[in-house]
Amino acid sequence: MQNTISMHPLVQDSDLANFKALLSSPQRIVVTSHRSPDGDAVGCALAMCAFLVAEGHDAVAILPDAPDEALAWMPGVEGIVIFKDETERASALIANADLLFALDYNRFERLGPMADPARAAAGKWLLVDHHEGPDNFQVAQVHAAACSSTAELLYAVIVGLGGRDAVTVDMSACLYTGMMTDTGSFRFPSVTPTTHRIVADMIESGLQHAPIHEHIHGEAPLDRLRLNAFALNERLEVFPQFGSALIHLTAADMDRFNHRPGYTEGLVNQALGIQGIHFAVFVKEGGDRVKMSFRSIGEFSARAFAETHFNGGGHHNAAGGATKESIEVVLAKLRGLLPEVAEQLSALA
Ligand SMILES: [Mn+2]
Repeated sequence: MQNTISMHPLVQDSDLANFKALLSSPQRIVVTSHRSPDGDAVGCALAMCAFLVAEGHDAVAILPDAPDEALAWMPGVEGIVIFKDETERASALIANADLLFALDYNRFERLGPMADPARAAAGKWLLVDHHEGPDNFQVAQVHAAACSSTAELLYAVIVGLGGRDAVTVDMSACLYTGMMTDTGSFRFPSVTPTTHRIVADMIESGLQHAPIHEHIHGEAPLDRLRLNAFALNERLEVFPQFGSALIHLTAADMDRFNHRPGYTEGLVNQALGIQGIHFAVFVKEGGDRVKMSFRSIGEFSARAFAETHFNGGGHHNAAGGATKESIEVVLAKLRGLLPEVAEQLSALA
């Protein structure tokens, strides 16, 4: 098979050599990704685990909590150990691993309650990630904040370690899901010719991309649609004078529509898609926390906003945060900050 990706421009030879050295003999390996795992997190965990097993390692994927239903079709998903459900088993696996992979995150806090066993692990950590500012727990890494997804980096890592033939069609499906979901179906500015070359390679090698889009976007439960319609109709506030929009859902709102994990995925982008809106926030009450998603278009940094005001983090145009404050307090604070956002938006325009 013709391989158009000889080397990813964001992946260093020396970093791959470090990975190769650590993986040169069979190891006990735990592959991890972040809490509330999205397509990139699950896709990377599954593809990496499948690759490591094929290479003769004893590898298992562990996630802090279960992926949402839109990802339940992914090849190998039933083999993932969920820390929340099997805490003892997962903790033992983490404690006894020779090597551990951190995929699509770079701070242990992103693991929630799984952070403690992760911090205490005796094995060596390897990191593949595209978030800013990695912590320093890893002995080897492939890190590029400019890359549109961890799955894109991981494709290059796997090809670098095992050659193009090491990427099976199932692994391609997992990695494509990560690339597609982290790029808004390949439309964000972070998408490059390399992103598309990798996809071309995958399709040339037998990947069926259309069913993946159908799984992710074409099989929504009716309750999900109704919850989103309710949110847009009843809970969307548009502030054209501030170039901003705000959506919130209370716990009661979500109960009313039998909310399940993933139901509000992408909702904030609907607000961002309104004409003249360059900054959108989605606020959701859940469990003991209020969670926020921040999205921006262009120079205005959603990450800086999340960091400054809510101790959150993420990417330049897509960030998040959580707080123990009440949803009323959070909404009042947000509404109060919008004039400041408007000033920054116009200064950057
Ligand atoms: Mn990602």
